[in-house]
Amino acid sequence: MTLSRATDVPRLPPRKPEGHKGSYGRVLVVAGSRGMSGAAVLCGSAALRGGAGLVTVACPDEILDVVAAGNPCYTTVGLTSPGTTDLRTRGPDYDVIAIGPGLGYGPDKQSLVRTYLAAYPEKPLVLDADGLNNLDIVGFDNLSRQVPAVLTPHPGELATLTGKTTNEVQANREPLAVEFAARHKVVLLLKGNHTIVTDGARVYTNQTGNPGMATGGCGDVLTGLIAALLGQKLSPFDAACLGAWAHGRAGDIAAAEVGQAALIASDLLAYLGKALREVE
Ligand code: NPW
Ligand code: AMP
Ligand code: MG
Repeated sequence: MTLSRATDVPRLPPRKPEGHKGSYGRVLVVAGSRGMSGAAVLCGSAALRGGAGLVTVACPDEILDVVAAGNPCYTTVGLTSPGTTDLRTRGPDYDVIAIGPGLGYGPDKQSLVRTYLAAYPEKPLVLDADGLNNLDIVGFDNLSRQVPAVLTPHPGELATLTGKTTNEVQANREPLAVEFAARHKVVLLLKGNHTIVTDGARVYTNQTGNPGMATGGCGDVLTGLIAALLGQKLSPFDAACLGAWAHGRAGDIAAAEVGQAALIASDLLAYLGKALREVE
């Protein structure tokens, strides 16, 4: 198969004068656990900064108040144990679901991820971090998703998904990403210096970003941003390409302001708006 190379970054859809909260996507972020409440805050906040109309963060009840205090602009809902009944009934209220940052690993989380994947085959979905670590990829292949999911692994996470080592992934980034995307019918975004986005037929190699972004929480910001772009009706491939570009561009603006060493993930939130204005 011949790969087509996407070179231009997609634009951010314009906001209509009569637009309202419901026009720009209602995003559900399923994230966080004790010790990783920050991942849920960063992801939910990035969905807001990325332009989502409404954002709800679903997290374990024990961190609900901490997550709610992290940003007054999203709502929160508890992931009641043993699980998902509440959210399954609420699912239709959301246009996009992002699952994984800081969620933790274990049978309850595997069941949560499985439930969401099966319950909403028609909704755009972003899977990151523990959304990937808890993913049964064989079971995933048996689901007939109407909208391809966007998977955003770092090289360590793709290594786990493919049974390879991180070094093997890094040595074969593009072919592995393309093969994985084609086989599982997903949009794969493989993070790192020159993040790759592919749907198995097209490949986009991102040129923004810098090693200042090698700091905890930057990936959690990307997840929320891509969810917001999906909520604004970009296709999964375009949302992943624009998300990678704008995330890296925010990192470049932040590095110019504070330096690469001092850059932290919340700086990306602060500069995401400037980055997105360049592609309005
Ligand atoms: P190695 O060591 O080379 O084999 P983990 P995490 C590899 C949450 N967070 N190039 C590398 O492997 C996340 O959302 C919460 C090459 C590295 O050691 C997750 O749920 C935060 N290799 C959870 O924590 C802030 C690369 O992967 C290993 C690579 C764990 O996520 C932090 C690390 O991967 C965090 O976001 C690259 N570019 N990138 C919070 N404030 O709540 C990664 N690797 O073990 O999955 O750890 O990414 O920190
Ligand atoms: P995560 O490992 O999930 O926290 O994601 C880290 C984010 O920062 C990803 O979007 C990476 O592409 C980005 N990043 C990390 N290191 C670099 C680097 N050296 N150059 C460009 N982007 C990077
Ligand atoms: Mg991550």
